[in-house]
Amino acid sequence: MYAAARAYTNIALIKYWGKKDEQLILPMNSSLSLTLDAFYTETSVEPLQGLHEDEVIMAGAPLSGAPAAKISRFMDLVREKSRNHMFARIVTRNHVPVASGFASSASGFAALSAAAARAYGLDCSGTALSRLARRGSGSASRSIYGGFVKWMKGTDDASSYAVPVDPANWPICLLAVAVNKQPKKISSREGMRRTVKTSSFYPVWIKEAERDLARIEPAIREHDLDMIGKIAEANALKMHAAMLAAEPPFTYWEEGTMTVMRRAVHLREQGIPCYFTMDAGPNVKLLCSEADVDRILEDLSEFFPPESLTVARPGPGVDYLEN
Ligand code: 2P0
Repeated sequence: MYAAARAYTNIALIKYWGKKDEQLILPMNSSLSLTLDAFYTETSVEPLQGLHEDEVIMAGAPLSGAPAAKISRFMDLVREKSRNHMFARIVTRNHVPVASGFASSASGFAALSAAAARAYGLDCSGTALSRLARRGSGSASRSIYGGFVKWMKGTDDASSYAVPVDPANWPICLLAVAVNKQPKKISSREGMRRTVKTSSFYPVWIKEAERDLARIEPAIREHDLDMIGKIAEANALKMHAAMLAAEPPFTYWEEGTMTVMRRAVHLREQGIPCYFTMDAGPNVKLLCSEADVDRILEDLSEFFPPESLTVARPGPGVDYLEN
């Protein structure tokens, strides 16, 4: 059966960094994110007789090489679970502007999981989709739901999935600043592996991440932007500190990263609440209030071209599309 779904990307406020099980993608720590409305992926899956391998069309062109192989490996899992061994035609389109500085793996695997689960007759409940999406990419487990979402690390395949925490229906914004759009030299998989194996700060990271998570949940319930921002910013810095303590050490930061961090501090000194967070790349995302977006954009436009600044708001969970 043909099925299509749309899923939105998410930004982690309490980061996922490190795997306990690389095969099952079980994380070392629980994480928490905000799903965003500005960036999404739409994917259809259609199992077809007569195909000798999966056919993947991305942005209108056939996909090959490692990215296609990653999708096919994921589809092997769907086939194994459904005991339906048919290959599929998969058509996918990312609405994640390159200039946004966001990766598309979270929205991509969330949309693929939902479409594939329906097409192959698997359980389409939120928990089942989150577990399935996790196997494609850890952060995709959180894109099944809208608003603030927590991925509970769990102890095995059955217990590691995301749950919705709060719909985020208040005027919170996420301003993405693309510092450098080039692909990164160290993938997040490799970066996580190296940090877990060699960073003397890693045990501290794990402890701090769990503590930050416990502190951010009440702040979310109270819509306390300042507290959310402070905890998220400090959490991102601790994750990046663990990378700096790895052997050999590494960082994703660039000069532009520091520029945005300094602007956030400067804006706060002017009385504008604005907090930064960075993932496995040089780009920075600023958490702020809707009321301050224009003033922050004006400040940043002195340093960055307008096309590298994107404003996002809380987004919805995964949704099925009618053909
Ligand atoms: C996150 N990141 O929580 C963290 C913060 C990057 C920094 O999840 O190996 O693409 O596919 O599970 O989900 C990026 O890693 O990694 C990520 P895999 P994923 O959003």
